[in-house]
Amino acid sequence: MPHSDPMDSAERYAWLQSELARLDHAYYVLDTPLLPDSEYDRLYRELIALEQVHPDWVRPDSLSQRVGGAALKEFTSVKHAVPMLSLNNAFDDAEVMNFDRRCREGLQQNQVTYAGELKFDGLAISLRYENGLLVQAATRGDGSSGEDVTANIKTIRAIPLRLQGNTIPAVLEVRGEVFMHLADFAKMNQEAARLGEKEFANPRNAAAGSLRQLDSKITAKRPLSFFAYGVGACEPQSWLPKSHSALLDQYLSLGLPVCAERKVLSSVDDILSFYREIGSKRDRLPYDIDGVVYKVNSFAEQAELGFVSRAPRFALAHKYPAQEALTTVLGIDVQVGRTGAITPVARLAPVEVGGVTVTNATLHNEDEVKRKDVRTGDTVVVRRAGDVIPEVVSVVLERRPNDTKAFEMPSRCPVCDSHIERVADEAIARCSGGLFCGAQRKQALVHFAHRRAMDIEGLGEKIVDQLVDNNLVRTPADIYRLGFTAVANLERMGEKSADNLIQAINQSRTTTLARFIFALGIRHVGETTAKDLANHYQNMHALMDATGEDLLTVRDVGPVVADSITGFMQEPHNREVIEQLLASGMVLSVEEKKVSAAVAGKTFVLTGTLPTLSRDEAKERLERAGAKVAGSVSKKTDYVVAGDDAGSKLTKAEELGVPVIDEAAMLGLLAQE
Ligand code: D41
Repeated sequence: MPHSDPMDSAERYAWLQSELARLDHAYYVLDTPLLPDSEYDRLYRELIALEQVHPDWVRPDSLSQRVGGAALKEFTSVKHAVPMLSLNNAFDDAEVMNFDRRCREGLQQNQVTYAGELKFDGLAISLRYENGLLVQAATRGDGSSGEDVTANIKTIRAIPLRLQGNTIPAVLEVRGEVFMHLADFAKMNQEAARLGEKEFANPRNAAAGSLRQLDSKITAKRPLSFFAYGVGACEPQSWLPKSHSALLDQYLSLGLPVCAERKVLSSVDDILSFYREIGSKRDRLPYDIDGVVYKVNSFAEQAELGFVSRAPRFALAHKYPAQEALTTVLGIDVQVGRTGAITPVARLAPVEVGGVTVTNATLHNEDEVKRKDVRTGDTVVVRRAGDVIPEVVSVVLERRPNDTKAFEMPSRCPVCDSHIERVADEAIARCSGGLFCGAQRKQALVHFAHRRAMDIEGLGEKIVDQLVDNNLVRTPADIYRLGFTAVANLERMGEKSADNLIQAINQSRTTTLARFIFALGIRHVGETTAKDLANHYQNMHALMDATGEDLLTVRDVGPVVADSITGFMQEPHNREVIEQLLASGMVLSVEEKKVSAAVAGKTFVLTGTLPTLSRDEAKERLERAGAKVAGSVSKKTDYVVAGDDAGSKLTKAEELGVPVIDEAAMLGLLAQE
């Protein structure tokens, strides 16, 4: 509808404000987006356009205020109407039990009810709402006064600029934590890395750094979030419910974000199970927490307990072991994975992280080491989250000794001395040793024996492990030298299974060239490429000696695949293994009956002259794929393949409604698996 009439557009403007606020609430507080981003953006742009025409309409809670304003010279200081207290910490169960005992004794009750919630690792702030409107936001500072960060806070979409609902108090100070979701943090750091900007060491620093920006336009670009967990001033006091858990429920109805991971707990046992329950899912939470918090649930009881110095007697933070620690790098090694992937690993002076002694930490890949510029001798931040491999997060540059050298990737595999290769566009460097490399041997053997490769039934991971560990098999060629006794002596291997395995090995000698090529486990050579290579080269030696240039003429082989094949074939060990295999009595056929699901069992009729295939070739291909080729068209015909000068068969097909396709379509059907 057109909005030229002033009444009309004023109404439209009001609607846009409330609609966008509703969408923000759904997205950022309830986690349930209602509209696609593009639709949201359209409404938002409409709002901005109206504000440009009517600047006098812009209010402090207009959503356009979320983009930030003029940069400040410095933050002004704000005195908190009600001080922001700090939390006492507990690090073990005994301290928690003492807390519960003190609460029970202080209240002269046998039992106290607590509210359990998460302890977010961010920045504590206080939001002041007057008659529902967000008027001021301040950091905790020293607890009595903090910094005015109102402009920055307004850019956080999870924080409502105006409270919702019918019972809004005249004054409400909402306390809570500003933090960053792990996914947002990772994305932000990736973008910073891409632009060559400074990256933040962790989400907490990122949140703090973003909130302390004097330029709120920068804060607006940072993906900050917020959870409410406390209250400061409130007028009238009668607005407050009777308990902490009820307060958080009431916050939700005002449109404030409250974390759903909370529970009312009625004993110290409950408390400790809450701690463990959250602890077990800590690593799966989408944000960092450093503990849980227990609060006496009843506000009357809280008041009765009061506080000592600046910490309430009614609340306790129960911390989890830190996930980060500082240590020094003793050296940087590279490890070879089961797929040949080369991973740089920092050897560390032993340090306890999250209750476990860490001596090694992954550096992921060459680019990561270069980006973080980790060097032997450096002091580094190490992080260990749950079962995840410890990693080096960052270097403390201030502590770098004078004579350090930048890391260089070795050129040869530490296990088998084959060349280490890095394909363009890939972050991972790999050992080219393939079948020969000890680190890759088991994986290579399991792949070799796989049902879709050499199809050696009974030669799975467990048997391969034993064969390799007992030095019976090093390369696939060794499989064909295995004797009955050696196999029968393996653990959990009866005579019958040993016999079956030996038979399966013998049978696998007769196979197709394509399977043989696939079984070699050349990187980027999957089943289809293996078939194409087999069809193209027809024998193994032709493929072994193919040049990169020649390989590029094979269907679907591009530079990456060609490089991978020539790299593999250039390693003398690989050639040796192939020669031994060929000498062990392999019978490799070139053509494999490839049953195509789209064609098998179907009846085809050929008519006219096809552009590339002769009638016989077409017939042979169809039959090899499991189709019947008939001489005349009937109701039972599934397809008529028509070329130039097709005659009566084409007319007949059209009469009967039989699908008529051309050669290209037929080849398409044949190509389907
Ligand atoms: O998640 C937190 N970091 C958190 C901090 C929390 N869940 N609850 C808290 N409760 C309080 C009281 C009980 C004093 C209202 C707190 C904090 N305080 C707090 N954060 C920083 C200083 C104090």
